[in-house]
This record gives sequence, C-alpha cells and structure tokens, in this order.
Amino acid sequence: MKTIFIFFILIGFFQAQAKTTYPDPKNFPEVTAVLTHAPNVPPPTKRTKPARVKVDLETKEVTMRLADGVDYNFWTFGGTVPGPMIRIRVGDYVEFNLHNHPSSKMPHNIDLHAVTGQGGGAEGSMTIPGHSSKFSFRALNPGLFIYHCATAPVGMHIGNGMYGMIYVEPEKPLPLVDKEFYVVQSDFYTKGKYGEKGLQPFDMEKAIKEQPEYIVFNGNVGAIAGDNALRAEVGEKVRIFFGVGGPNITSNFHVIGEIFDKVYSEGGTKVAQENVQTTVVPPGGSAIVEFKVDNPSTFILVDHAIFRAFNKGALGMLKVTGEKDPMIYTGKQSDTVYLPEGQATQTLPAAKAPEKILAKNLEERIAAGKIFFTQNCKACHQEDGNGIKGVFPPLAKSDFLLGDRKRAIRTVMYGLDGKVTVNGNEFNGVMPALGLDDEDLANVLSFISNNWGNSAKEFTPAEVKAERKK
Ligand code: HEC
Ligand SMILES: [Cu+2]
Repeated sequence: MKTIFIFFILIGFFQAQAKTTYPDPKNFPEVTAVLTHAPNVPPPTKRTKPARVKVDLETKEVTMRLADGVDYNFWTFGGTVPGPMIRIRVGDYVEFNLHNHPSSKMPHNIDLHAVTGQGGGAEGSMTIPGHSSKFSFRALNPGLFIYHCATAPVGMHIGNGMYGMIYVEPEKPLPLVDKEFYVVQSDFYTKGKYGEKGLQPFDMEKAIKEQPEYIVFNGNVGAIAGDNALRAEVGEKVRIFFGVGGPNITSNFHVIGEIFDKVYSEGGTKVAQENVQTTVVPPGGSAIVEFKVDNPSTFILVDHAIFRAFNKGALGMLKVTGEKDPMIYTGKQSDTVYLPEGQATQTLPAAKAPEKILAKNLEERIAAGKIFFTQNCKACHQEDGNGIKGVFPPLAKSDFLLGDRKRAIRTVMYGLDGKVTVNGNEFNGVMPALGLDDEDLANVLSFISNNWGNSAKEFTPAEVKAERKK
C-alpha cells in the first residue's frame, strides 16, 4: 500500500492528475472519540461516513500495583496499563492531542500503528512535561493496531507500560456481538524476582536479555482474574480485541476450555482461520478472536507457554454463568478403581490387592520409605532434601518436620496449604494430599526424619493411625 502511494507521489511530479485526492475533512461531522480503560471496549461508531475525530490522551507517570505487595512506577497513557482503547472508522480524519502531565519526568510521544506517516505520529507528538502536541492523520487502513510511546530509549518507555490499542473499523463493520473485551499482554523487568515485595525498579539488563519477571494481561497480575474476571452468560457471543505491548515477548494466546470460532489474525480484517485453539501474537501485533460460550465455566485465559501463566502472571479468567448442558460437557461422571488387564481380571471375582510386605524394624522402614520418597516426594522436595528456595520447603533439618511429630503426620496425610514458615523462610504453596495408607506413611516419615542429618524415633503405623482417627 505504502509503496503504491510513494509510487503515485513520484508519478505526481510529472502528471499532477495521477495523485490520489482525499476529501477535505473540514466538511466532515466532528465527533469526540470515546476512550475506555481495559477490559472495556468503546461502542461501535455506527457511522457509515468518515468524521473528523478528536482524541485527547494524557501521558502520566504513576506508581501502581504490579502484583500483591509489589509496586511499580509505570509510565502510562491515560493513567492505566494498557492505555485507553480508541475506536474510529476507516477514512476518519483524526485530530490527535497528546498532553504530557506536568508531573512527568520524561518527554513522551505516540506511535500509532494505524498512522501512515513519519514514526506513526511519534515525530509529530514529541511532548515535554507540561506541554501538549497536536497532529492529524487519516485512517487509511482498517484493523486492530497497537500504539506505543517511541521516545528514546524506546524499550524503556514500552517496558514501563506505554502502549494501548486503536481499532479502525472497516467500511463493513464486524457483526455485533454480546460482549467485547480489550486485553493486552505485556512483560515487565523488575530488579527483584517475581513476587519480591516493595517498589520495584526497572532492570535494563533483564530487559535486554529478554528475561521478564512478569508477563501479565492488562498491566498487573490478576487484572482480569478472580473478582476482576471478565464475565459472560451462556449462549453469548464474545469478542476479544487482543494485543501484545511487549516490549519483548510473543504471546501464545489460548483460552482453556474454549475454541476460537473465528480469528482475525494479525489484527487484520479477514477471518484468517476458524476453529482455532491457540493464536500467536507478536509484540506490536494483535488479533481479534470470537467465540460463543456454550457452557457455564471459568475459562482461563493464558499465554500457553505455560510457565508464564502459572509463574509469571499471564493468567486471566472469563466467568460464564448460566445453565449447564450435559449434551456438550457432563463434568465428572464417575470415579472407579482401575485394574489393568491381567492383574486381577482372571483370578477371583472379588479382586484382592497384592499382599503388602510390612517393615519389621526401623531399618526396613527407612529402606521402604526411601523408595517411596523417590517415587512420590523427590520431584518437589529434591533428592538432597533441601527443596527449592521459595517454592518447596526443605525437609533436611526442617524445624517444621522435626518440631512436632503429630503435625508432621498430618501434613503428609492430608497435605498442606497456606503460609508456613520452615527454618525461618516463608512458603505459600500447596503440598498435595497423596492418600497414603498407614504403612506407607510410617515408612516415608521414618525415612525423611532419619536422613540428611535428621534424626527421630521410628514412626509406626499405629502412631499414624491414631492421628487419622481424629
Ligand atoms: C507437588 C509438590 C510436592 C510433593 C509431591 C510433596 N510435597 Fe511436601 N510440600 C510441598 C509444599 C509446597 C509444601 C509447603 C506447603 C505450604 O506452603 O503450605 C510442602 C510441605 C511439606 C512438609 C512440611 C514442611 C517442611 O518442609 O517440613 C513436609 C514434612 C512434607 N511436605 C513432606 C512431604 C512428603 C513426605 C512427600 C511425599 C509423600 C511430599 N511432601 C510430597 C510440596 C510437595
Ligand atoms: Cu514515553
């Protein structure tokens, strides 16, 4: 498109009549753009003709929550991350006013990917604190576009939160749906590790290495989860305007338990695919996804590079309420004992589990417990019993384990969650209940209490059983 345009300009030197002419916007009706904060989407323009659209956007540096107990000095458009969503129509002539709040420490500008012109508007909108800039552009191409600050160092302005989206409706607008949402994924680089409390400064080195501590939807961990979840009713059609601000990380956008009926991939105007599980969206890119919600459920929005979802924050929720339809999904229908072929099928009708060899003394108990530990506990607590710092507590020399026998029995018997302190370090994870019988419990407890320098009396099945009855 651009090359054709340049070509036309060149031709224009020789033949003035070859230049494309656009209508003068002074005769267009004047409207003020409705800007919305994520996850809200501005209403359709419902216009069939171009307008002169006035947009006012303020840049502001604000300290806000990045995660529970974690604050960050965000640089923003409109005081939020992402910045407000703008919705216009192809052919509109946009008068863009960028105001940089007097409290800002930095100059800012805006590069809208919807703009055909120098720097996408960046050059026409460079604004020092306490000033306003104005430039105008014609929306030549429809689609869903990212906008971002492009002031040097660009990576730092984007890395601190300066992006949002502008949707340019095509001449033939998208069909109406019941719910529209605005979701932007981005990555943050803090000096402290994920979850480290306090006001966290930006870490340039991690940003250059593309090693974010946080990858989030809509600017902070949990922005669209729990009480802030997106909501819809069974039977409704949902459209998500999804974008990636970056600065670095490409999203593998997926909604657990749903299938995208349609994807306008790369934010373009065509349905590129139907019946899609995961769509890839690069930094500075977007996609529009649509699906009908058929069953009540909490659908989980993730970046399917899945550690990002469960360990870095890229997790959102769409809570759908309404009537269940077992013709689509039943939920769990039964849970029965599974006996693999050959094990019990050909013997007696009343199948008996193989006789268990019981430990006769502490030595045998520790030996059996060691095997059990290797198969069931080692993955988390590690072979050396030291666990993993901040995630899985140590068993070696654990004051929690060795300080209270009954509590130790209950922990392994029933599992544990919530905050616990082990050797002065706090953990807030989930220790699964593994459903062990008294013998296995006694064995594994005897092993972990008499290994890695630990020492304790033998745990017997009788002692364990006494705790189970309570
Ligand atoms: C999926 C990972 C996982 C597995 C498997 C697991 N644990 Fe844990 N365990 C944890 C976590 C996480 C905690 C801390 C729970 C919390 O924060 O509330 C914990 C806590 C404990 C504690 C108390 C805290 C301490 O360090 O003394 C004991 C004892 C323990 N586990 C023993 C076991 C034994 C024995 C097994 C195997 C039968 C086992 N765990 C299997 C994750 C696991
Ligand atoms: Cu900026």
